[in-house]
Amino acid sequence: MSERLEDIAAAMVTPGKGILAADESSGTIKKRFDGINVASTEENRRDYREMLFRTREAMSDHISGVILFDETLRQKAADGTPLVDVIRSTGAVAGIKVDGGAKPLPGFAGETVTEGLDGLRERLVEYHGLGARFAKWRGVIAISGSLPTCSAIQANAHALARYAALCQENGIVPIVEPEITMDGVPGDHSIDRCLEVSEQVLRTVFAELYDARVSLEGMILKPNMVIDGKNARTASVDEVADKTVRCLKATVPASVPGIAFLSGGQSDEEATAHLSAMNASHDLPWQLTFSYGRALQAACLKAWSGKTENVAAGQRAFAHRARMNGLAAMGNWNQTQEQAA
Ligand code: 5MM
Repeated sequence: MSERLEDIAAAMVTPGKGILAADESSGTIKKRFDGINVASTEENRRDYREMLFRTREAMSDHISGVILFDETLRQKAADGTPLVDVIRSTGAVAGIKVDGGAKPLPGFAGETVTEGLDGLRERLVEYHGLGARFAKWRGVIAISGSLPTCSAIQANAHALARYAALCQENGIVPIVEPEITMDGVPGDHSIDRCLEVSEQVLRTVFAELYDARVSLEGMILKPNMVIDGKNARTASVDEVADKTVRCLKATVPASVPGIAFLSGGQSDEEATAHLSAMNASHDLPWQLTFSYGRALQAACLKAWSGKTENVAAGQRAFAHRARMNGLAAMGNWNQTQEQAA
């Protein structure tokens, strides 16, 4: 594959394909495994992720890239093949989560800033050598009637821009992920409040990217959808789709090749339906696809439940979700296809 940032970014948003976010940090993967009563050992984490990456149909037909955690980028499959090579053999690009997590922002109760810039240049050089061609950094923005503050938005946007510039300097495409949380506390905000905050955050992020001289053609945006809080869900599929597209058109330059959404705690089917509605009924200047973690993996995790005899069932569940989201990325998903499986 070409090593130009623009070409890598274009490959990451190939029509009908999207990104698998499998970069759960140690604490998050433990939480997921606790939910299925599986111990979070290095071997179990490897087995689980190998099962995903060896789901041939899903990977070759619907997954353009996989975001990995540091441990996984260095891990080998049971037969000794590096997991990165398993991923590459399917045609997908390997990527790496490089942020150090969201930490409390001093002086701003309830808000965080994502850390991890120190030493990032050196880590990127190493990750490139290990086969990563894109990276991800997530800034987490709290939302309520009074949050976020301008200071929290600014701090996170600035860090995202510095991270993105460092990635590009090292031949790595940055996924820029400013997440306004749907499932945070108190989670009772309206969709219009989410629209207002999402616009403000994206405007600030693109101003910072511009100031940091980040090439927009060589990056991917990973935003939340514009949606009401988890304790106030009333918006219809069309309302979420329309308001999300309205927000993105007002803030994201057309030179960005692609936008790959996070699922943010939506159910599997909601995340698929929203993406499909956006692609089906709007003229868009960028590719619009998925970069889901939970909404791609939840059914597979449950079907697998840590048992070798369930690997085929886990792969079927993952293949189904990947296929449904592949259809959604083309605006072609519907309930009939969902049920047919
Ligand atoms: C897969 O989870 C990613 C890493 O999360 P932690 O740093 O909390 O362990 C996460 O960044 C993920 O890529 C995004 O939140 C999108 O995942 P969802 O589940 O929201 O689609």
